[in-house]
Amino acid sequence: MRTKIVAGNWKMNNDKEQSKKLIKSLKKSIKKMPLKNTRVIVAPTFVNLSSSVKKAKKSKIEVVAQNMHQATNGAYTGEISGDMLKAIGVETVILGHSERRTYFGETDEKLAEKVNTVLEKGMETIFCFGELLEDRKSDNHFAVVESQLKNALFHLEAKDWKSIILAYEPVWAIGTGETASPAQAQEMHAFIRSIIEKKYNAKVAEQVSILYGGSVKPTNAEEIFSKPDVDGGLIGGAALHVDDFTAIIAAI
Ligand code: G2H
Repeated sequence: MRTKIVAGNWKMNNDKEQSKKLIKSLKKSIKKMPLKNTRVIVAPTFVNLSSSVKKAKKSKIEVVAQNMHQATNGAYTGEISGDMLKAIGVETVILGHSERRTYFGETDEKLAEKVNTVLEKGMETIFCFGELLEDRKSDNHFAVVESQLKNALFHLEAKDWKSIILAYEPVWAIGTGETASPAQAQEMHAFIRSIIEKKYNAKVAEQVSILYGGSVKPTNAEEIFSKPDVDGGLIGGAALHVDDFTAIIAAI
């Protein structure tokens, strides 16, 4: 059975007090949930990671980072390394979010280097990818997604996939209120699994958790999560409100 995951990507939101408060209330709201085979994740900003890790101790919440640099250390002003994350108890990192690709020039090639570092350091990644609106309109969405995966991940060996979680996020659905329909999400997730099976084998394809991201809300989560190839969600806006995030977790 594949692991289900609900991950909150806080982006550049929540200061120190807000981060602590949100974790505290989330801890309480999910305490009694059975959460069988389900991981609950939050990704605060770098400056609030350490205190968030402490706050989430002895709870069902895992704290992850939103990005990291591919080098171990060095003259990379403003960057954070995998070792630095591990030293504060963070073992998982989101990579390739469309906002990183769009505003910070992250390419598949750069992301392949970051993924290699994640594996070298024994970490895990939630790897994001997805097509633009123009790709979908021109019926190129499958080709775009396939090339993103090929360029950033298909150099890996089958065994490395234990450390990879995928997050399909169609860019046209991110923060726009627009969501892929459950059928569109299922169609793409099944396609992703099929190309992984072709490249590797059925075992790798069956084991990898594929999250959907893009305007997931309490009102649409249940239907999206009910699709057989959707193993959870990467949640932005709705993860900032404990009631909404809790309702989304309950929908898994
Ligand atoms: C997509 C998602 C979180 P939102 O970026 O990764 O954000 O749920 O606000 O669309």
